[in-house]
Amino acid sequence: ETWRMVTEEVDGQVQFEYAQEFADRINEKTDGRITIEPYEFGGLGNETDQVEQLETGAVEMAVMSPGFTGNMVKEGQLFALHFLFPDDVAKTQEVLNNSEALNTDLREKYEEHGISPLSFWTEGAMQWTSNTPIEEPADFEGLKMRTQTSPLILESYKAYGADPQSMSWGELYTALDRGTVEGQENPIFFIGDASFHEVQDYMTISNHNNYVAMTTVNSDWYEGLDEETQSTIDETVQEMQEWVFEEQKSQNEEWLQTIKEDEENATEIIELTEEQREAFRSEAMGVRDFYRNEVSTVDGAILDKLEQEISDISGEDTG
Ligand code: 6CS
Repeated sequence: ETWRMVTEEVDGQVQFEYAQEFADRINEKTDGRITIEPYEFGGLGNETDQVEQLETGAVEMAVMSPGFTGNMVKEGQLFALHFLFPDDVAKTQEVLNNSEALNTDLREKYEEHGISPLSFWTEGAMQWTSNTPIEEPADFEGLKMRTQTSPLILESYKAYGADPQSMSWGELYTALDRGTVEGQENPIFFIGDASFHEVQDYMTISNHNNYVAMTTVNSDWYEGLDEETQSTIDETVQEMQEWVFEEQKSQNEEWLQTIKEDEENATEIIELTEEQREAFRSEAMGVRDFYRNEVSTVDGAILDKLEQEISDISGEDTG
């Protein structure tokens, strides 16, 4: 038996490494009965095509970012909200592992569309890269910012005065190089591995959000598996949470060093102070009201619960 697992990244990057490790573990646990074929980004289309492939059952499994499902699952856009998760990435992962708001309530919202998220995991804190320095919200004024497709991500940048547009990451290097867009957000490993720093002058360490990915399965397919196979999947998904945390951590650390030392493509690194981050945070808070009033189909109930869970774990007030 062979299952297909699509990812949004290429060989060496976190999602694809995840899929390979996941495949190895399942193959071993089932004594070779089940083989998983991981697909690199681009092999079966772009990120949005992949959402459709999982929805229709053309593929069984996917590593998927909520940033590409916002037009389908409105509630899933809460991941677009800046300064929501704890600053500490390990604490963010703890929230993602234990949150009932995400693992039960939000999961049900995805299941209405035939997609079951089995886990949520971070690929690291996101940073901004740009051609002009970004130190305060005013620096975003009119800046052509590339984002993923979820409308609330665009809304988050409009709140700073930017001019956001969505596109696949497959087009992003060229768009930055030609100036079609002037800035973007991503975790450091991805900025480095996709060489965005080659065509950008600044990287602002903003930690304004965490990049979250989901391990997802086609719901009907998963429901149709025997119980033993389901528990093998569930158990492996759980084991992988710690594995992928370590993987993103080392990739992000290594790439930060590499970008710093890359003299040929010098990138100025701007570290925001807490005071500077506070200025962005206060501009970003209005987007939460927008989410509650205009986006959520349950009056922000999932976000309310998540905010409570975050403050229980971090001891920080999220609002
Ligand atoms: O910026 C993006 O859209 C891409 N970034 C990451 C970290 N993974 C895949 C995604 O498509």
